Amino acid sequence: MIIYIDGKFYPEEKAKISVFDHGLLYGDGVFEGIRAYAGRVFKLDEHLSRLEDSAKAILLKLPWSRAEIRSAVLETCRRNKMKSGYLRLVVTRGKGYLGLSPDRCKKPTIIIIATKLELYPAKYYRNGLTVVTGATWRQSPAALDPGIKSLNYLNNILAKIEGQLAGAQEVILLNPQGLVSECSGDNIFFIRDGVLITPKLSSGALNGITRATVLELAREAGWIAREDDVRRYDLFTCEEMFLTGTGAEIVPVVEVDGRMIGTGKPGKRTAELMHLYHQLVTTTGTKIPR
Ligand code: PXG
Repeated sequence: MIIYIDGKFYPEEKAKISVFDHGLLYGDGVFEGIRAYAGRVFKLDEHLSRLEDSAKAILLKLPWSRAEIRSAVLETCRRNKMKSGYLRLVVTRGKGYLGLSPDRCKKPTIIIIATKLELYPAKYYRNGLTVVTGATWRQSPAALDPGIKSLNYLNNILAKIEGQLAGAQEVILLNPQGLVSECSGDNIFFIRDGVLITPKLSSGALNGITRATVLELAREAGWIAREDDVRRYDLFTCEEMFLTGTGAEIVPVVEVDGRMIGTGKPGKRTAELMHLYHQLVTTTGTKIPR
């Protein structure tokens, strides 16, 4: 594995950053999880745009242009001979000193890792996931806006652990108003009276790239799809449910807090969307140079 750090490539054992990097010391930084399929990077510019927005929101000035980051990502894929896989793009505040203030961090650190993907086992795509609601709320935008894809994922990790302790594959986070926002690392969708619904971004959900893609695919296919306020009740009583994320793609859910969803098997419309999504990811995207 060859890893990109600040303009240079290193073998994994040599890929190191300072213990004074504020990404490590304070989770001060932003990141993206990106996928490549069949020699193309899926939705690369959407990911780069979200990275820029995350950086702007935390007053981290990226010293590289969009084009420079894009070519670094593609070059990392090329050097790793990657056709299909997972990319982690990380930008930290950079090396500083002990002390919160970012003003002594002179230069952000940029890291690109190209690796294999750790997916949910195939049986979950066939049989569906069991999920539970966590006691950990999605953090309020007044604390740290959940729209920022920051390196501080403790809110999500604490929720994830709760899900694991309960024997579930994912965990639903409610926002401080008690509405459904998203899962620890995936967005939520469900179908009710034939309409595809996902929580509004104002619920505290990340502006997922897979979420946007699924909304677009559904509308192109002539479905009614909308963003709404979502209560747990809506999930308990829906016809079909699934989660979306770059890593998970579209994964069906068949049980929420002990309530069986639909027939207890992945739904037909979920399967349709999985098919459409698979077609899109394997036929579009930015080509990795040879
Ligand atoms: N919500 C959250 C909180 C996420 O972190 C998504 C939704 C889905 O967004 P995209 O753009 O991928 O459709 C994410 C992203 C993991 C892991 O290891 C998952 C994400 C990020 C980092 C790690 O499970 N998901």
